[in-house]
Amino acid sequence: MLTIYSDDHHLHHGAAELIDGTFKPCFEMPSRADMVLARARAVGLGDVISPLDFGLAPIRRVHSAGFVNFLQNAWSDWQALGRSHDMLPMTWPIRRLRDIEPGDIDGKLGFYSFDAGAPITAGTWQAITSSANVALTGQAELGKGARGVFSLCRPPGHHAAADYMGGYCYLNNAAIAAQAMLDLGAKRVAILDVDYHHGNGTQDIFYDRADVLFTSIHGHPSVEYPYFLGFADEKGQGVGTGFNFNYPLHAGSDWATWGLALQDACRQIAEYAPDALIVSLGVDTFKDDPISQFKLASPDYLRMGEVIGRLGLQTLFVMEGGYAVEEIGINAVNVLQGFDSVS
Ligand code: SP5
Ligand code: ZN
Repeated sequence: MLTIYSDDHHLHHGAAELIDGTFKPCFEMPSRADMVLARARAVGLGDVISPLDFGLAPIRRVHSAGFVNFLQNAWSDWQALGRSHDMLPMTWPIRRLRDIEPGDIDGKLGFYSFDAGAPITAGTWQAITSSANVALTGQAELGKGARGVFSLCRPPGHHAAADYMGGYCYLNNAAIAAQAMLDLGAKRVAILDVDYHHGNGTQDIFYDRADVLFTSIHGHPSVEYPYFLGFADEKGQGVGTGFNFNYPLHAGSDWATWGLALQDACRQIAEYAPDALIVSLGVDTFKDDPISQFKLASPDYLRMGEVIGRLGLQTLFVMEGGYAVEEIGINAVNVLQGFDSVS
């Protein structure tokens, strides 16, 4: 399988995130992508190529103009105040507060965030636009006829919606690739989000649409981040009703439970008969993940890839989460090798 990768991800390295009531070093770190790349090379997964630059147009198809402008200018606005440490928000517009973008950069930060888990640094804009290009280049390779392509995106994207960031995510790489597929002629695209956390951003972007089916298997939002989306009764809205499927599972779920949810999600995907599939590939479902509560073991990721491969669809894998850095490469590449083994 072809891998798309850019070294630009090293330009984004947040110092700290707000977790368990204190600032801790970001679990989302550059070595994650380095480990995945090293494993892909070690097992001879396939060629590794650099992304093309698609510019901002395909990003603007998914994200609001205000949000993209904010991300692009955030660091210079911050520097203009004499600040050189990472940007993090400290106030959020929740219920009954005004929906007006503030002029002040601290106000803008809160306005365009939903948590304090996505620091902006000097290199973040370059890293996130490169990450989107990694997804878009994978999409283009699929368009040329590839059966499966791996977009080794970092930073991840599935918590980012049209107009907010959070959970280590800024631009929604999977959604940007899905929209590009549709813009280039696909009629229906399915997304399967296997990251431990609900893909709230992706769901939100496509919630009222029938041309993208969104399915997600994740920790139950009553007890797990992102808490405020990802329940089973979220079925879509308007013409999108019936095109959203959530599989919230309880802490401690292992392959026996998780695999059943995958089977059901795959049944929905097959019934939808999409032109292509995008897998939001998070491997934070791993038993030793430091911030997650599922119990998948490394060989389970081979099974996961096989089940996905048996759908027989052209498939773009987009890297999302996974914080057990030592095993992230083995687990992510196992999915890809499982997929290839049935192709
Ligand atoms: C892309 C992705 O996987 N983002 C995940 C962001 C999760 N942020 C909140 C994590 C909360 C973890 N709480 C458990 C802490 C255990 N000490
Ligand atoms: Zn995750």
